Amino acid sequence: MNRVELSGKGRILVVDDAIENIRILRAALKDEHDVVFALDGQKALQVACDQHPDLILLDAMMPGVDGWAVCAELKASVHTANIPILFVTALNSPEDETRALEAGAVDFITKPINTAVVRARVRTHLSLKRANDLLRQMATSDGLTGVANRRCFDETLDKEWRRCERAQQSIALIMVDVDCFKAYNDHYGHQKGDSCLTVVAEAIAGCVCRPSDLVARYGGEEFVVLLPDGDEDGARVVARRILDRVREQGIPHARSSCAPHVTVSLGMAAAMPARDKSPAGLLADADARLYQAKVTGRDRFCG
Ligand code: GH3
Ligand code: MG
Ligand code: MG
Ligand code: MG
Repeated sequence: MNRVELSGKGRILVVDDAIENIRILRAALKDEHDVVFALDGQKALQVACDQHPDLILLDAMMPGVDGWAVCAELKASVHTANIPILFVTALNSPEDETRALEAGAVDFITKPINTAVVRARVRTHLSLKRANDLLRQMATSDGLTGVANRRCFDETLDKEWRRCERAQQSIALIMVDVDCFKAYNDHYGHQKGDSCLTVVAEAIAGCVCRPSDLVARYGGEEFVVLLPDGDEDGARVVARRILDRVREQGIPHARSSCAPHVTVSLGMAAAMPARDKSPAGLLADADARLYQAKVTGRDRFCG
């Protein structure tokens, strides 16, 4: 997850089939926010996906894809579900308002547009959105290294396991453990140890490329890389890359048993999810390979 922006301009998407309404809303918001717009529902869906606005002001009645349909589709996608949607509409019956809120809107503003009210409501929903993003980030990422935390990894593994089972795709996993890290702490101190873990985490995160790949801190000086739809060959390429990338950081390690710099050992495993297998089994396999990498000399991968 990207770092949460707590202040600064928000990006607001204004959707309305009447250009005059877009002009009014843009004029009301442009000093405080970056405003982008769409003149129909289809375009709105595209802009929301491409530009990921912080908030959407959405007209209800539009030819083609109307406001309710836009709202429902954005709420159904994990990529856009967290964007607050405020209806701005000439409709004003309790039924219309209820329908909008049930479709996932957070607010319902009626036309004619009162710019002061729109500005105030946008400010409120934007600050709520930022607080929510921050809470989500704190709940899912590791405080020291910034990669995903154990809770996020456990949930993602379960979810991806089930998805790969339905899609009949294999899933791969790499366990990464920093070599001789106790000796590193003893020699350089805990603070240097913390910085070392951060550099190693960044190096690992730089080795995956697909949006569904997940790098997480599994605990202590252990990391895990989840590669949904990945097989053993793919995992081997990533493991090789991680091994090299951590070496390339050239972090001095005067007390390592295998090199004068910080190294990692890796164990990998892949499985085709099925009823007689489990995510725990995949983890155990990767862990057993990691153990093999350790006992055969460290600074290598097995799998
Ligand atoms: P091996 O090569 O077999 O993995 O040896 P090791 O010394 O890396 O493994 P061991 O499990 O003996 O020690 C892990 C060390 O990692 C001990 C612990 O103090 C340190 N550690 C765990 N979490 C943190 C952390 O957040 N910060 C720092 N600085 N050290 C940590
Ligand atoms: Mg309209
Ligand atoms: Mg360990
Ligand atoms: Mg270790």
